[in-house]
Amino acid sequence: MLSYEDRLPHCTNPVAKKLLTLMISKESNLCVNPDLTTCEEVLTIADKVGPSICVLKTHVDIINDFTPDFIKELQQLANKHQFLIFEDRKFADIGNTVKLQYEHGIYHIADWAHITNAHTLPGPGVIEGLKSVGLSKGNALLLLAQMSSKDNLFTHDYIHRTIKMAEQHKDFVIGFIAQQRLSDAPHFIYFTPGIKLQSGNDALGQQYNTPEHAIIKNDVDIIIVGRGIFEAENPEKEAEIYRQAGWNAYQKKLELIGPT
Ligand code: S5P
Repeated sequence: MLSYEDRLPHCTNPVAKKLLTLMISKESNLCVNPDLTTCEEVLTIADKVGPSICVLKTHVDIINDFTPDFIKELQQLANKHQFLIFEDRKFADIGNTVKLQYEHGIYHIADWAHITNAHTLPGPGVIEGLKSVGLSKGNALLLLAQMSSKDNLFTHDYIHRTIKMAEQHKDFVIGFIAQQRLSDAPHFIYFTPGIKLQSGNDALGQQYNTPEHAIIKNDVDIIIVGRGIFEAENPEKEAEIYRQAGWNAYQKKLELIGPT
């Protein structure tokens, strides 16, 4: 693993460059997802955790009272606190359909999400469809290469072929949702969900590892934390605890590896 600074020159996509730059300047490899169902709840958490994060991950389709103003307010918070917005849409259809879903409908995801993600199950057309809309807007894509949930169907072959597809579109695909680093390519950024300060499970198949396990043992870049932060008594304080845990783990990892 190279440091974030050493990875920067390898990235061609502007979102990847911006992300690594933010991670360095904010000393944060923390992405928070306030999976809450009203605009006010999501915006309140975003404002509280904003100083501690490099990315805010949304599920815009779970918000009951969505209006386009929500996006404007989220963008204001992203400017105020300097974080990127990642809509966790998990596109998974033929190219032409994902293109329409990304650009149109109620949410117009392509107009505001710096990052979105896709399953590769349909084949490379899913990437081509999203790229035909997102690349010229300066957006980026993550591919789901592994999941955190119990008994998932991600096989070794599926993961390998997903990495190959990413390599063929590295101007748009900036990395993966995964549980571990899967290749040495320095331009791919690894985002890992299923993170809590204590490992364990929820009642619906989610499996949690600690920030140290993800960053030191599994060599990933960004930890994604939801309930561990937004369900805490003081989400602002808790986000700082996770930011420090993630950043300290990264520093420790660099020490273990030694000078590059
Ligand atoms: O493999 C995955 C991929 C994703 S993007 N496992 C996940 O849990 N996620 C997302 O990460 C999930 O949709 C949710 O928004 C978040 C985890 O939330 P938490 O509350 O379990 O930390």
